[in-house]
Amino acid sequence: MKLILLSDFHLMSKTPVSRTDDAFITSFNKFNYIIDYANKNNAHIIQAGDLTHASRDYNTLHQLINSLSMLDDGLNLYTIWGQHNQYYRTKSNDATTLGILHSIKLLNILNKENTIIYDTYVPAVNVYGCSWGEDVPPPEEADTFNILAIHESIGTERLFPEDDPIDAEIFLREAREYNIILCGDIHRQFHIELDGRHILNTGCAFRYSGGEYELNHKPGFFLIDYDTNNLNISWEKIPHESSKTAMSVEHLKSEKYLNASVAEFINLVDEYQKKSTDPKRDIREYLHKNNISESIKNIIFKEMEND
Ligand SMILES: [Mn+2]
Repeated sequence: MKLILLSDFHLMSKTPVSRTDDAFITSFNKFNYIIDYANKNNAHIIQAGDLTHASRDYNTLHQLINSLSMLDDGLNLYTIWGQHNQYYRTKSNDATTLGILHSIKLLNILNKENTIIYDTYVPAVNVYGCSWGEDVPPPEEADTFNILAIHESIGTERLFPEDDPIDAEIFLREAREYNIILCGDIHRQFHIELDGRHILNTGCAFRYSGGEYELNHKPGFFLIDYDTNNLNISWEKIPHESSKTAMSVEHLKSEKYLNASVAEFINLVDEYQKKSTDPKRDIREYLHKNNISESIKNIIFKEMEND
């Protein structure tokens, strides 16, 4: 059995300032490459949340329907909710891009009630999902080959001073009933193995922010090749342009852009403060969710300390 493991994808229709190409075309070229790869290798796709960049970017819906319809019969894309897919993080997500694709059965959302079980294998392969904000489901059986897709701040390092990710190696040690854990949320590629068990993150497939990490990241996915008692994990590249041609950081040098960004940020903080019981927590979340550069985060945290 083959499985394609993908972390955050961030399909989008509006081109961000850090891209010099067309985000819609490039992000879907990458996605269609994955669909084609899945068909050629008879592989299911497991995606760990943030498949789309915005929760209600309906301009992506038509192409998502086209792309997912190209998956061969019997193959599926399994996903979970990332915070980018949830509409203001409410429970009513039916009218989101992901909710619509789920309701027309073009993808499958894993949760406590919905686990995939491949029982033609010995041991059987069970795939579990844990969306953003959910508790990790305990596997029903410990002696099956258990895979978990999770959208949670699990990483190998702090990305900014107040960052407090769950340590990937500790998570792997503690979730010992899982053989493979695929993480989404932190846009960082990692692969840690302990005694034949693995925790993985592919990083972001579509590099939309002009941070130093993204400029150097080479998009790809993990291919799981599992046969009875035989597991092989390989890193497969997704064809992409060099960041030197497809990306730009020129906007960071423009005073007009920076002033507009600061004004937008102050407005957001104002809005948050009116609604929130813990604005600092919300600011941290906002900074994390929007992949604000580390130097800007440092300035903001310094100001918050002075508050
Ligand atoms: Mn993401």
